[in-house]
Amino acid sequence: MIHFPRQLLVTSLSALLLSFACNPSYGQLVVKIGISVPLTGINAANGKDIESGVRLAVEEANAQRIRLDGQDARFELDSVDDQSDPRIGVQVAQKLVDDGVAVVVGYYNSGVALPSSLIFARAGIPVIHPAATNPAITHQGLKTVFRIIATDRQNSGTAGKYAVNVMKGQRIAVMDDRTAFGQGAVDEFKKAVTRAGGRIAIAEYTSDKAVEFSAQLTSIRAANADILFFGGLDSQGALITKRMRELGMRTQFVGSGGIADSIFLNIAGPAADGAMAWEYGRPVETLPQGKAFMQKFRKRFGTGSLSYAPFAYDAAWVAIHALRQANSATSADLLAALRATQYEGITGKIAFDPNGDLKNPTSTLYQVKGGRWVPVTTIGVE
Ligand code: ABU
Repeated sequence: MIHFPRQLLVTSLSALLLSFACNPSYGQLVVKIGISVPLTGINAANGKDIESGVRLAVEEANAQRIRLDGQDARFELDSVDDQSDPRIGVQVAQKLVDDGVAVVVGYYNSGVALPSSLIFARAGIPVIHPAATNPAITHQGLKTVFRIIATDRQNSGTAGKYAVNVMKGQRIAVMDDRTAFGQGAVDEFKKAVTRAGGRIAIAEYTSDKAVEFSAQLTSIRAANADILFFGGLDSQGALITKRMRELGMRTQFVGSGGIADSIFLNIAGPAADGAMAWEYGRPVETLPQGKAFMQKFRKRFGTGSLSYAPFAYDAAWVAIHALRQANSATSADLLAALRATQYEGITGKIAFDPNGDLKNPTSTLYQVKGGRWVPVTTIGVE
């Protein structure tokens, strides 16, 4: 029998216990949640808004001390800056795969989401979309893509039908920013206008980098358009609205989604009054947990949320809920649990159709009245 000196045994045991106590991952299962959004450039505020929504959910989940597969789970954010650029998006998607993320919450830009989704599909990693709305994202035959927000077939399709049937548009103009989102939204709007028996009087386009729109707006004014549907994002929508006012146009501006926020109001100033935008989902403040979410978001980050933080928060909780249901952090188990999701989020009920889209999406039309975006109507979309 071997005898260890008592002092050596005590010292070794103490060192071992100390090392367990100091090692934060001992006895813990670290689950990485990837996020890919623009954190720099013109869309950085929207990217950070999405990141903050996920961060809030992760902090709450860690405070709940969730156990998975017999271990304490610790959720970690792994956030990358895709700069709203499809090529950079693909590179940072590969980094998230290499980092071993279990799931990704993203993107802001449909044009970045589309090519990146193939990287995650190859690795079998689920992506839950809180903001990118081009219909093709969930129609590529990939089994790893989920979206908790209406698509542009639904949102801009509803806008087109409404422009003809309710707004009685006679001379409808469209303009897009030539991105997967903007062009896709205008395509869906045009199809819905035609289906409703309306006609597009004039179609213009710009680029997502443009800051000057006089040439297109002069043509739209000459066409005597009563409605202008814009497929593009908040800051450009605001500049267009401002220029329309300067040109003395009486055409009704209607945005295609991601427009009804404080960025639009700050840039457009007084010219914002009367502007309209179709947004995804119901007004969050009217939903049972909406007000509480907005309060805790402001308390945590010192600012109100933009369009997508509530969806990002729900997307992260849908992932955590599915991990719990699966009692596992492997992507394969998580995918199966995600398909069976039945979750009551702050943005509403979340369950997925076979493509990974929401089963019961809605859209809301907003209008600026007295310097604030006010909901006009909410419609269940097909
Ligand atoms: N859904 C509006 C955000 C932009 C995009 O889908 O590309």
